[in-house]
Amino acid sequence: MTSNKAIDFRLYLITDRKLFGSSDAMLEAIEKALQGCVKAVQLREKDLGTRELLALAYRMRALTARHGAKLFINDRVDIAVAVNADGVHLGRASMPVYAARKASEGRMMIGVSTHSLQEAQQAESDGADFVTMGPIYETASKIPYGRPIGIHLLNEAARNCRIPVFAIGGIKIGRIEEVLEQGASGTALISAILTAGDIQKTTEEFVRKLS
Ligand code: TZP
Repeated sequence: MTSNKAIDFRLYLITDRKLFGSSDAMLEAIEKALQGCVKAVQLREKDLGTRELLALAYRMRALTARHGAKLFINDRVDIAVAVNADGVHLGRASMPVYAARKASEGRMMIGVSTHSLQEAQQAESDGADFVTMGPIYETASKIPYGRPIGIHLLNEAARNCRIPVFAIGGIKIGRIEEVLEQGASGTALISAILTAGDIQKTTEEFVRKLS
């Protein structure tokens, strides 16, 4: 069962409420990014319990819907189904693609986090709609993932996968050209937008550079 849903966005914003004093402050920041025309947001709050995550996911669903943007939920297919998200984003410890596809009755887009060419090809053959690949550059946001894998691996993955490959990890506005040159379909990021002084304007710049 595949979704056949075209990935029609090139900027994929990921949440991290630890950058803010509260969930409300994060939602305000996400709203500014939505005003700057980001069209896909992933709710990624791994430390939240089911009920807190569900409550936040409902709020994110309402917010993204108001701005015509897609909502992805990290890992939790049950939460994604409950809030009628557009997609789910799976990692190494998540349920496999086929099970997520079945649980969502084929209605959801499925993204998969990958860190090597082999993982990206595996995700593609498992039926993922797109992958993120990284960390490409040094990033403060994800120290546990260790050393950056570099742009050569991104190039290799983009050349050898038919599904879109999004560069992730240390993406800044000045690096867009380089990752697009390697064949990336888009970029996934946290800090370059969520820690920007002017979130709406920064998002607009990313959208322009990626168009
Ligand atoms: N996966 C690989 S790197 C990363 C994730 C979620 C963090 C990206 O954060 P930033 O701030 O855009 O480098």
